[in-house]
Amino acid sequence: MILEIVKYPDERLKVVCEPVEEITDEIRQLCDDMLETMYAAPGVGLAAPQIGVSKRLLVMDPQAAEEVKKPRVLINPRLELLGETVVSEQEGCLSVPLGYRADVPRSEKVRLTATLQDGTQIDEILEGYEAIIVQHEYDHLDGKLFIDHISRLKRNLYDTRVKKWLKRQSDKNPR
Ligand code: GNR
Ligand code: NI
Repeated sequence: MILEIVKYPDERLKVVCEPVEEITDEIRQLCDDMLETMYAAPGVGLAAPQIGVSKRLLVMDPQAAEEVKKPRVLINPRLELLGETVVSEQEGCLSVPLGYRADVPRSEKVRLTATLQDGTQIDEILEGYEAIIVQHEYDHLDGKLFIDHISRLKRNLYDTRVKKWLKRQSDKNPR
């Protein structure tokens, strides 16, 4: 089932999520629905708060746009930031309206530990695009968005655009 994606400035995107205590059938279904929602969007990652669930759960696939997919479901992930700081060029987010994009500083490498859908534990080093995506998704679990990493000036300009857009929406659909 494709789920609705929560958009900034929704307060649900600012919540620090709670760990998943037990991998129930409900959690497994949620993971499947998140993957389906991510591919449909289309996007290369999706975190639970983006569908209104405040749990430490994310899905990602750096090959989402390719023929051979590489879906990952990560439960209670932990990141250790490694390597140099690099610029993630023109990062975007399914929860950040108006197709806004900006350059974001990220670590080039991370050590990822997490539980998979089947309960197994992983501990691996990610680099390149995968490292960028997992940092972006992990931020969502702590109530952060990529726009929290840009300059005050850029952020203020963006917030002004969003406010105008929201006002235009509400003028069109008065209730
Ligand atoms: O689809 C997405 N593309 C993307 C591009 C660069 C860096 C991060 C991302 S993640 C984003 C999907 C999303 O919003 N996940 O939370
Ligand atoms: Ni995002």
